[in-house]
Amino acid sequence: MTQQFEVKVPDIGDFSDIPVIEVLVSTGEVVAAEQSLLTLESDKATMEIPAPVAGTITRMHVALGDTVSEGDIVVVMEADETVEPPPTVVNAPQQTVEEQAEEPSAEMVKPASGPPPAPSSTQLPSVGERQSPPVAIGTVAAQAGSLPYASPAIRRFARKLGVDLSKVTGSGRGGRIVREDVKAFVKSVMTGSAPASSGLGFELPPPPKVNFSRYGEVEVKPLSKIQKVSGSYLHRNWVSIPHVTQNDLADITDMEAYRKANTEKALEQGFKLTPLVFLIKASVAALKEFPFFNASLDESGENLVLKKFFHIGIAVDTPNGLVVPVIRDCDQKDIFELAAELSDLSRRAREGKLKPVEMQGGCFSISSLGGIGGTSFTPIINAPEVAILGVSRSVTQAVWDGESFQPRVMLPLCLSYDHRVVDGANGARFTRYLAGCLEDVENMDL
Ligand code: CAO
Repeated sequence: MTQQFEVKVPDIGDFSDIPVIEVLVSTGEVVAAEQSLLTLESDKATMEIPAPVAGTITRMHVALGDTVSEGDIVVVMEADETVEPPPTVVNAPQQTVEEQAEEPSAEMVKPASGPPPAPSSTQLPSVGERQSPPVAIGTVAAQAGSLPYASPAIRRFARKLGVDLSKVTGSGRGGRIVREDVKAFVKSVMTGSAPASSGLGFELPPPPKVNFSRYGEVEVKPLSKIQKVSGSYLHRNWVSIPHVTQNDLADITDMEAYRKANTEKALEQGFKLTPLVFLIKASVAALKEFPFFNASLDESGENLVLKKFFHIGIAVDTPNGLVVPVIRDCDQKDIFELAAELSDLSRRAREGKLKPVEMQGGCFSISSLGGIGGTSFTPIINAPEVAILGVSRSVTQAVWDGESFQPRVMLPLCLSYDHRVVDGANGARFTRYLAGCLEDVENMDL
C-alpha cells in the first residue's frame, strides 16, 4: 500500500514570497529520503527542501522562479512503503552544511510510533511542518568568508570535480556560484591561468564581492598575463613565507662621488651607471659573508640548499607588469659589465622580449624603487630565494659625526628575509654588512 505526502514549505523564519532558485526533481522521479527537492533563496540565505521519505514524485507544485511562503505545498510524493508520519518536531541537527549534505540523518525520517493516518485524496498527510527541516546552505555575500554561496546541486557538482568552491567566483545573483562558474574554474586551472589548491593547509576567505557601479561609473580592465601570473606567485610567497623586513641606511656619499666620476665612461659605452650595480656588488659580498642567505629551503622544508654561485634577480617595472630577469655570475663581472647587462635586460624586459631562461636560477633579488622615490617598503621574497633587498631613494641628510652635522647622502635599504631560515639578528647583521660595503667604496670589488 502506498501513501501520498504533501511536502510543504516549513517554518523557515520570518520570510515570505521566497524565490525558488532551483528545482532539482521532476514528476515521476524516484527520490531517496533526504534528497534535495528544491532550493529557496531569501535575501539572507539559501536553503534546500529535502524529501521527507523515499518515494516517487507524483506532482510538482512549483516551478523555477515561483515564490513560496511557509505552508505552501511544493511537491506531492508517494512513499515507497507505508510510513508513519515523522515526529511532530524535528530539530535540525547542529552540524555543518557539508556534513548535512554528505550524511542524511536517519532521525529526520524516523517514523513516529502509532498507526499511520489514513490517506485521503482531499487531505493528504502534510509534512510541511514536520518534515526534515530546510537545510541552510549558505549566506549571501554578507557572510563572505564562511561558506561559498552555492546551491546543494552545485556543491555536489564541485565535490565530484574536486573543486574548492571558496576559490570560485560566482557570477549569479548576489555572487552566487552557478554551474558555469565551476566549469570555468576547472578550465582555468587546466590551462594554468588560475592557481590550484594552495596546499598550504589553510583556506583563505574570498574577497568581498562589491558591485562598484552602485557607487559611480566604473570601467573593467582585465589584468595583463604577467600581472595574473606574477600576482598568484606574489600571493603565494606573501602568505607562505614568514616575512620580516629589516631597514637600514647606508651612507653612500663616497660611493656617489665614485659613481659620478665614472658616469661619462659608462655613457660612452651606451649605458648609465646607476647605484644599482653597486648594490649588486655589495649584495654578492654580503651573500659570501652570510652563505645561508644564498640558499633555498628544499621541498621537504628540512634542508637548506646552499648555492656556490651568485645569480642576482632584478625586479623590472614594465608596461605589462613586474618581471625579474637574472644577471648570472655577478661575482665575476665588474660594475660596467653589470651596468651593460642590466641596461640590455631591462630594455628587453620592457619590450617583452626576455626568454624564460633569463628569468630563472636567481639566488637573491633586488627591487630598486630608488629611481622613483619613497623612503621604505616591504619587498616580497621571490621564492625559493630566502631574502630580497628593497632600495628606496637616497637623500642628503644632516648626519651627526660626533662633533657637527655633516651633509651625507643616505640610501634606505629594506631587506625582507624568510624568518624560517634567517633569524632577526642575522637579518640585521646582513643588512649592516651590506650597508658597510657601500660605505667603503674603496674596498669594494667593483
Ligand atoms: N636613489 C637615488 N637615485 C636613484 C636611485 C636611488 N636609490 N636609484 C636610481 N636612481 C637614479 C638613477 O641614477 C637614475 O638617475 P639619472 O636619470 O639621473 O641617471 C634614475 O634614478 C633612474 O634610474 P633607473 O630606474 O632608470 O635605473 P636603475 O638602474 O636604478 O633601475 C630598473 C633599473 C630596471 C631596476 C628600474 O628601472 C626599475 O624598473 N625599477 C622598478 C623596480 C620595481 O618595480 N620594483 C618593485 C617590485 S615589487 O612590486
